Amino acid sequence: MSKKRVLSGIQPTHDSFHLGNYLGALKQWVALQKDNDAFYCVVDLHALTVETDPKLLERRTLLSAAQLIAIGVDPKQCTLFIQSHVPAHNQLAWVLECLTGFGEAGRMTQFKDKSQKGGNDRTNVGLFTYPILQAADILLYQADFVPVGEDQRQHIELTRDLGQRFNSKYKEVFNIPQAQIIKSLAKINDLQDPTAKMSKSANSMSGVIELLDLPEVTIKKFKSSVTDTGKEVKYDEKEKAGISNLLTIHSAFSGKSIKDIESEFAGKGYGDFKTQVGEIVVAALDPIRKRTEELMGDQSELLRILKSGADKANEVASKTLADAYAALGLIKNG
Ligand code: ATP
Ligand code: LTN
Repeated sequence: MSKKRVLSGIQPTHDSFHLGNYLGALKQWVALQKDNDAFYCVVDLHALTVETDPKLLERRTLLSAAQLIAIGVDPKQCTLFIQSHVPAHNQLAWVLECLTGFGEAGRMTQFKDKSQKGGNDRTNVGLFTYPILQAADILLYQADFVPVGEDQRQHIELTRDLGQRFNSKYKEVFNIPQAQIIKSLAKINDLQDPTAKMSKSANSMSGVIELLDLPEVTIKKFKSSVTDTGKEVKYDEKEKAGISNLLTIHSAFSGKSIKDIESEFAGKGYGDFKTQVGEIVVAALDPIRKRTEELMGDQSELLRILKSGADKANEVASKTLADAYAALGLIKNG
């Protein structure tokens, strides 16, 4: 049986990924590359919807690619590339924009949220067309599955609608993908506000564990994590949101069941528990940070890896684009 095509992307909007991204999404990317034909991209064009200093965007794009490799996304097993290295993404996006209703794009909840927050003057048209560029990212590769978080479900629905619309209006060019909503291996919450999800856009980073934090910073964040006033290390999302979050993190890294961890800490205080979770996380993240630093220290090697990914991606994408252009009646040059 031929392998299924998987595609996903992540925005380079921050220096470091955090534990939520890692456990909630990126570990899944690593797992999926084994049995599937996976394409993963750092979506730098999407990041332009947020105004960023050019030097910063450059660094964050490379850092994102380096971190993906450091966590185990293996350029030998999958195709890892930078979105802007494949011009077909923008070219197909235009075609899809001409198939999208104005109202349809306006109904995207992420657009509504983000534009409401920014206000009319600060909302750019890119934010409006963002999901259409995402649809192009996906349809170009004839993806079967798109592993994403729950928040992206609506964008994948739009992608399916646009693909189907094109196919029935012109010609069967696109495979219609399915969302593979990642039932988070774990939903990770903020260590300072354990009822809110860990997020890059949190007001303070003191409850956000970043993959590139130095060990002492990670330990400190765990030691000062917010817990209840009780004493028992027990999973109870309602009454003990902080301890439950730490148990989830411990279990994700140690591989032990929550029950086993609870018994291990029976009769011991929160202090010991917090320290141990911190140490387990540091042991897992330290090699990731070091590998990222190594890759960042040899940028020509990193760029070479990304070029070889982009070459493969361009091959697939340009073929789909040519088929779409032909179906539309756009005349071939030569
Ligand atoms: P923001 O909150 O600023 O929108 P984010 O921190 O949620 O950003 P995204 O770039 O939206 O990060 O997420 C990338 C991937 O990581 C998505 O698939 C998302 O579902 C997953 N993810 C993000 N935060 C968490 C979390 N706390 N727990 C589990 N998965 C998460
Ligand atoms: N919008 C997504 C990032 C993204 C993506 C994609 C995900 C851009 N293009 C294609 C999957 C497939 C996000 O914010 N998580």
